[in-house]
Amino acid sequence: MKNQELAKIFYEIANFLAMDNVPFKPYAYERAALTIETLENDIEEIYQKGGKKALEELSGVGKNIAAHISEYLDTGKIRYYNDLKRKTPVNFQELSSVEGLGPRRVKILYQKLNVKNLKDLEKAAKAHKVASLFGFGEKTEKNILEGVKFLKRSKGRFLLNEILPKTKEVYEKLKKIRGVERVDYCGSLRRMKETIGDVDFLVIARHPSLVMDSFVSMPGVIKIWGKGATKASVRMREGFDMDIRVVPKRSYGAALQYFTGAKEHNIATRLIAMGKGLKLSEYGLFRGPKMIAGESEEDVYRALGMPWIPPEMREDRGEVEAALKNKLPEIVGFSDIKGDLHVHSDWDGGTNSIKEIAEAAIEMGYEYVGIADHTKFLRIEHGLNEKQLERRNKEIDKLNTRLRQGYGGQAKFKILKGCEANILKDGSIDIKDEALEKLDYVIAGIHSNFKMPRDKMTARLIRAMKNPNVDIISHPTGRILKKRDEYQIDLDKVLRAAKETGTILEANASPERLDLNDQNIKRAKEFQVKIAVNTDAHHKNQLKLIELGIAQARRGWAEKKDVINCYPLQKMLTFLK
Ligand code: DGT
Ligand code: CA
Ligand code: CA
Repeated sequence: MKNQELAKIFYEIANFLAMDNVPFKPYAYERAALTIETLENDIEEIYQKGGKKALEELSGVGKNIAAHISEYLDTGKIRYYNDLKRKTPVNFQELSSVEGLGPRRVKILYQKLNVKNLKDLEKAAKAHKVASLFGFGEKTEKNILEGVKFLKRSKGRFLLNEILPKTKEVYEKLKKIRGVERVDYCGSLRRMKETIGDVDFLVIARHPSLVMDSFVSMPGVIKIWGKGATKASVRMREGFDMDIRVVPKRSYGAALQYFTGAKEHNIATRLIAMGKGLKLSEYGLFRGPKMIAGESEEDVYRALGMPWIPPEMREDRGEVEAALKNKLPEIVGFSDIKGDLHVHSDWDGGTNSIKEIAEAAIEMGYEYVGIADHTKFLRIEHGLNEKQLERRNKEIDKLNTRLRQGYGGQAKFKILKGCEANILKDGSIDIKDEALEKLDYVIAGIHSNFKMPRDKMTARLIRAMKNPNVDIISHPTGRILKKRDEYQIDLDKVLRAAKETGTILEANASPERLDLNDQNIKRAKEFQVKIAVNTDAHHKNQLKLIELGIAQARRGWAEKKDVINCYPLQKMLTFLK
């Protein structure tokens, strides 16, 4: 699939155009990129079947962009894009991954200091050449250096969602190889960890050499690190590595257990085995020379005196002890969510109309969806003021009436009126309480002033939670993976206040947030604070990203009862203020 490559190019074009202050066009390219990025079907297939006409039918794709797409699919390049790159030869992706650097600043850095990449940037900032640039200053220079440092720390790891779609694609290919009986991806990916080092495949196959040959010659492989009779390792174009291993069927469960990890979990299980006079390895569980378990993971865990442990829990955070006492929680399942409470519509610059979002939510099998548009403080996100919110509410009322009629008077699906308001510096909300009172629920989040001292930031959040209209706090710690640390808060204090005020904390599923993270979700549960797993989608296809949020909730031991949007509508509403 070339979808992701194309989306990436269009995002880059949008950035190049924004650098040159071209009006409107950057937004058009971004929209097209988002559509292609979240497209279910292979864009090449669409083009082969329906030509340029079919491309133009995609939302946000006009004549111009359709022509770029067909050029890329026909020739492997886009001249327009190459010209832009030649004109401003900067590694925009690298530079913009530094917190605080957008197109405008990247352009100035290039023009004035010839900064083309991260290395140039670090050198210039260290030599104090950045502070004196127009619109930068000492503070920005310091932030840039901090940003570069942060980036270096997370180098070599990839976001879960950068890896998961490609892995699923490869997984499907591997399954189709002749003689392949079973395929799994293990390692951190099976545990659904928020960032991934590399992908580890495990296979049962009648002809291992066939698997090795196909694996190293897959499209997208740019380097072969090694290829043996049953093991191989490659680098993919996207920059990450994939390992593969063919193992005998009788050892498959033991191998799956071993290569799923985490290492710390493996050490804990191996110790249990030793305590029973057994030896656990990737080949099986042995008593002396005799293998007593190994074909399935369940067998291995059972022989160790435990029920099977879900991969997401295998981090040695108490799961082995709990399993031995048969006290593992029954963690939330991937199809337990009954509605997404954090979706942005085209009222606030999201991509889709409320109607389209509702249709997508119905298709997901949901009972409700909450529209949580930004409010007025966030001007760049087209935040709504009191009046606009009122008009939007009317549209939702109308749609709900139509939905009821469509279901013969029965309300099987409901669109909820929400918003994502901004928590200002002093903890007040950027929109009048009278406007908030008219909504079904209110999400509030911090979108500005991230660098306050810990006690002030904690007080800011707690004041917002004390507002009787604020039901949910979005992305409570504010981190952006590989980009920005959490802001400073006393989480235990926040959790205590959440419990006291009955405020729900969000487990935001957008790939670069995953906030609350797994450990904080576990902490919230210990404080008996409920969570809401939401996608924060800005495009209807992003509703699918709920999977990532559920996975983090599972990693945080959350049960169905801990997650308010696992409840049917009426019951869910009782958890709101
Ligand atoms: P990653 O790739 O850094 O995101 O993390 P993992 O967990 O996928 O780690 P990786 O790819 O190095 O190894 C895959 C699994 O193999 C790991 O989860 C557990 C197992 N493993 C690797 N090295 C060791 C080790 O030294 N001892 C034990 N007990 N298990 C190991
Ligand atoms: Ca791995
Ligand atoms: Ca590995």
